[in-house]
Amino acid sequence: VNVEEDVLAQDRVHAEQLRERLDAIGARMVNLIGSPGCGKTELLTALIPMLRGKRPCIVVEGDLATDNDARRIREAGAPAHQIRTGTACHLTAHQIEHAIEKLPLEERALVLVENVGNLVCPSMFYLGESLRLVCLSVTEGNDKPRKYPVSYRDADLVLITKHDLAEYVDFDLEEVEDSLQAIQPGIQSLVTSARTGEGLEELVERLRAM
Ligand SMILES: Nc1nc2c(ncn2[C@@H]2O[C@H](COP(=O)(O)OP(=O)(O)O)[C@@H](O)[C@H]2O)c(=O)[nH]1
Ligand SMILES: [Mg+2]
Repeated sequence: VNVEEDVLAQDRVHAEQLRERLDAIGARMVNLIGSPGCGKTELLTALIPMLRGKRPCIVVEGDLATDNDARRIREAGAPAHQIRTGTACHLTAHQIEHAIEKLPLEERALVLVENVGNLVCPSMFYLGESLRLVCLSVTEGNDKPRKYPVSYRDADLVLITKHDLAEYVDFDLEEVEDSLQAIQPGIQSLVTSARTGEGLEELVERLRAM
C-alpha cells in the first residue's frame, strides 16, 4: 500500500508541474476518458477541424497496442503522438510530459489526451488536466453510471456519445442523467454524436473558452 501511495504522490507532482507549465503559456489539457469503442477518437477527429482558427490542437493518444488512433488524428489535421502502454490500463502525467516534447506546443494550445480505453483505471490518475471529459456511449447500457460510479465522480463534463444510435438500443437519457446526478450532484452532461454533429458546437465553444 505504501509503495502505491508513493507512486501516486510522485505522479501528482509531475501532473502539477505539467499544469503549471501549460498555464504559463495559456495552454490547457483535456483528459478524455471512456470505455474502448465509446467514440473517443471519432469525437476528436470531428472536433479538430471545428477548432481550426480557434485554438491550436495537439493530441496525445494512449492505447495498449497499435498507433491507429494517432494516424486517424493526423488525417483529421492535428499533430499526434501515440503512447503504447503495453499492459498498463491508463496514462500517467510523466508519459504526457515526454509525449509533449515530441509535439509543437504553441501558446493557447489545447493538449487533447485520449486516455487508454478503460472506464476505471484512468479515473484514478490526475494528469494535470483542466477539463476531464468522461464519455458514455448510448450503446453501453443505461446502468453503467450505477455500476462504475468512480469513473464519473471526478468528471467535469460527461459526454453522452453516439446519440444517433439511441433509438436502436433503448437508451434512456432520463435514467442515465438521474444516475449521474446521484453520483455527483450538479454534474454536467452533454449529449453528442460524432455522426450528426449533435452537441459539438457547444463542446467546441467550451474548449475555446477554457
Ligand atoms: N453511429 C455512430 N458511431 C460512432 C460514433 N462515434 C464513434 N462511432 C463508431 O464507434 C466505433 C468506435 O469508435 P472509436 O472512435 O474508435 O472509439 P474509441 O475506442 O473510444 O476511440 C467506430 O466504429 C466508430 O465509427 C457516433 O457518434 N455515432
Ligand atoms: Mg480511440
